[in-house]
Amino acid sequence: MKRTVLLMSAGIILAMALVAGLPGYASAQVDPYELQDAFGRFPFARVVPLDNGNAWGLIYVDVYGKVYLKRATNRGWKREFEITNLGAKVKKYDILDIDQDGILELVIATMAGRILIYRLDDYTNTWENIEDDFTSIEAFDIADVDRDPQMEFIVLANGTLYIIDSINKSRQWISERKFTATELIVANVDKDEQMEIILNTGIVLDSKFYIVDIEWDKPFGERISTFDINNDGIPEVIGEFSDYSLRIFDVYAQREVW
Ligand SMILES: [Ca+2]
Ligand SMILES: [Ca+2]
Ligand SMILES: [Ca+2]
Ligand SMILES: [Ca+2]
Repeated sequence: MKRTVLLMSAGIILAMALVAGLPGYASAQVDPYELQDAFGRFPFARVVPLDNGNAWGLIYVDVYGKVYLKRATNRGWKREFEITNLGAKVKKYDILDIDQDGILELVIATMAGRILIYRLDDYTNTWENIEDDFTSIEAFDIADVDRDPQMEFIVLANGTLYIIDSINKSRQWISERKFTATELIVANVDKDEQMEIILNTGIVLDSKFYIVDIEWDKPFGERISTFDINNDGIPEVIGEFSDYSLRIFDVYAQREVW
């Protein structure tokens, strides 16, 4: 995920620099910095580079599960692309070069179990998980959890956790037990070298041996992230609740940090 964030940040900065350098930019109605201020805190809104970084756009998802991509132009916003047939709310989406061919993809997971990939150059829908029998996706992330170079989809669908190869779409692992979560992330939060799969409900799984490392009796938060807050070189799980309060949990020490 960090690679994606860096890539997108670079793209945003590049797009902003290019837009700022364009003649006539001063008369433009949209200011990318203002936009970043307004939308930066929302996970379902992302500033994206268009035309190989020569232009930029804003992707956002609405409460009906519609996905909009607007292009910033000197005459204001222009409709660039829309997805209106998902049939359910979006659980999560990400923008990354999933097949490493130099073209960004938009990967969408819906709450009703669909996973779809769209190319962000010509907006074609290149894949959908039509063979899966998921009727619900409760949590979803894209990360490299193993030693092969491609990314994996980590999917909590109908209570079962799946690790799916993002290129050949094979199921690398299916959990035997059921889990509950509304968000999951992948990070290395202890002293073994492999990544952990962290569910926001307080569960940490080892991604190599597929065992539960921690099953805490409290949730980590509604939205989770990681950061090394106590400078021991191992990131802690940072959880945010709907009242914006934070909980910080040290997975390696197996205790809350306060
Ligand atoms: Ca690609
Ligand atoms: Ca991998
Ligand atoms: Ca680890
Ligand atoms: Ca730490």
